[in-house]
Amino acid sequence: MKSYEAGDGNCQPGEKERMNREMDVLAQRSNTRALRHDWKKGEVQAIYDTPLPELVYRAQTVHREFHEPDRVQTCQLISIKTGGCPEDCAYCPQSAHYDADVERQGLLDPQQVIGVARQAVERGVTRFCMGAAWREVPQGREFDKVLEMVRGVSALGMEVCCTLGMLTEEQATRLKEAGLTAYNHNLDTSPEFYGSIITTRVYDERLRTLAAVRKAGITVCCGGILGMGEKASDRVGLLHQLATLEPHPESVPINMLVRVEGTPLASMPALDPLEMVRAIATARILMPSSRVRLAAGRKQLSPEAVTLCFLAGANSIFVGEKLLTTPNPGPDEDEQLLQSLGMKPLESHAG
Ligand code: SAM
Ligand code: DTB
Ligand code: SF4
Repeated sequence: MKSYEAGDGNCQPGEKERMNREMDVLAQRSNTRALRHDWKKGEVQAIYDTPLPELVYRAQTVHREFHEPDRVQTCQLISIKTGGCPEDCAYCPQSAHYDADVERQGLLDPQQVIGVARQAVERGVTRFCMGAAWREVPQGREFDKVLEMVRGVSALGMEVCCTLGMLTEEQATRLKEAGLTAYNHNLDTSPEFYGSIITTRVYDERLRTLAAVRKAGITVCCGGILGMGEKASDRVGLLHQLATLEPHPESVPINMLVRVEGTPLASMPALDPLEMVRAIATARILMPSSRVRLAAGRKQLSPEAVTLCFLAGANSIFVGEKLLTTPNPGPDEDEQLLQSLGMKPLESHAG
């Protein structure tokens, strides 16, 4: 790949080094031979169990080969349809099976949603994710409204993500045509532990939705939740499932359970934050080119624990006061943290 020499174009001092680094990063990303999809569960377990200093060192080494270590992508969520979901996901305040203090809200007006995205873009946010408490995407007027939202957000130059539940191939194609760049659908946990958390749909249905998303040429955002009472071997099982998807999900959200009153998991003991660090580092090593997102749960993590997550290879966060229905650190807190670490938000490269 060509390097930029001193005197090339109108480069500012330091700019050519930055461009060369970015080109190296891109060259690495395109080196798909370096990516493995045949990880064995024992290998994943061995990585997960590596002494922490060595694990973080290995994750950092991989991270620097594929990504800018001082950059973090900011992504904003909005709940476009809230509560009353027919699924029984034990962690979720939006399930109609439980009695969490969440106000039900029908599908929002597309122009209102696009307005929120516009404000986010003005604050430098590069990815916008619209979530709906649906088991599956409905047909008809509601789907048309979602398509209108996707078109409007896409026109702002952002990466556009949706998480709407199960999806058919035809719906995925229509979302792609409207400008959707990513679809979030989580495996949540290991296949073995899954049945203790959700009974209304099976693991294979999730895998089928992910396949429909891939087939339509939309990038995949797929991860899970830690701290639901699973064993470390279940966290390893989830990471093994994700790392053996081919291609790897481009985005891997690692959520720490937000314990919400009224849900069956409300009194789950708090997860050791170092388990988040281990899971993130393992995800980084297994899926080097993916964005690993430190997703829900940042409110419960100290700035030092969040810093360790970044050192372990997390390079994306949700920003804004709210996730879908639960609180998230505010913009001032996040800005202060990133500034104190000398980290910067990733600039937009939607498309
Ligand atoms: N209904 C759609 C679905 O489940 O695919 C989309 C919205 S759903 C709220 C998106 C994801 O949020 C879930 O897959 C789950 O991983 C995450 N989530 C929901 N409640 C959570 C909680 N209390 N703590 C952490 N993550 C949570
Ligand atoms: C993901 O993995 N985490 C986000 C996003 N994808 C949609 C959602 C977190 C939701 C946390 C609980 C809530 O705010 O309702
Ligand atoms: Fe419904 Fe999604 Fe919540 Fe499950 S996680 S109850 S599918 S909104």
